[in-house]
Amino acid sequence: MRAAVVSIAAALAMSLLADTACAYDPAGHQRASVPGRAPSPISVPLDAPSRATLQRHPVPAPGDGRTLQCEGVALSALLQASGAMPDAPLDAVHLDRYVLVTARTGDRVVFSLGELDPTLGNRPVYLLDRCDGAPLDDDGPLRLLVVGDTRPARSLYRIDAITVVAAP
Ligand SMILES: Nc1nc2c(c(=O)[nH]1)N[C@H]1C(S)=C(S)[C@@H](COP(=O)(O)O)O[C@H]1N2
Ligand SMILES: [Mo]
Repeated sequence: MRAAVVSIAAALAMSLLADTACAYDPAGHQRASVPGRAPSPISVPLDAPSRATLQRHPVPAPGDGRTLQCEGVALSALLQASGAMPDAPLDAVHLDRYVLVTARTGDRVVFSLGELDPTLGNRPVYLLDRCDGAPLDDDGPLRLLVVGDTRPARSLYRIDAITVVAAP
């Protein structure tokens, strides 16, 4: 019985990961097929219950010509909790993947998974849901804050979708 459960779980995992097709490479190289590639795109749940179990961080953020006292969750933690990014040092099968963050205004920002991996780029990127003690209302429900950016051009407001995509 136990062996049957294990083999069903293994078959499920294989069916989720078994995308071994050769991808087109714009540089003209024929990339070898790599077993164990994750599906693409992966849609990341953003609703409050999906964020509720994650560690919350205080994050100062510019807005209204001053510094707001905001709070939210780390983008890497959200991606890891949803299974869209492994909770382990990334290797070749994940380093050609990027995170596409979309606002309902149509504006978009991308990050590579390698930029976010705590063992690689380790870039602190947060998804804020409150500033100065209140929800973001018209600017929300979520806003990006990229710590270390010298201007807030990637601080996307009004985020309504995040997907993880393998580069074509
Ligand atoms: N949804 C959305 N967010 C966005 C932008 C945008 O065009 N759409 N512009 C960005 C840019 S270029 C800047 S400089 C900041 C401006 O934020 P502020 O209005 O709080 O100064 O928002 C960023 N977030
Ligand atoms: Mo800007």
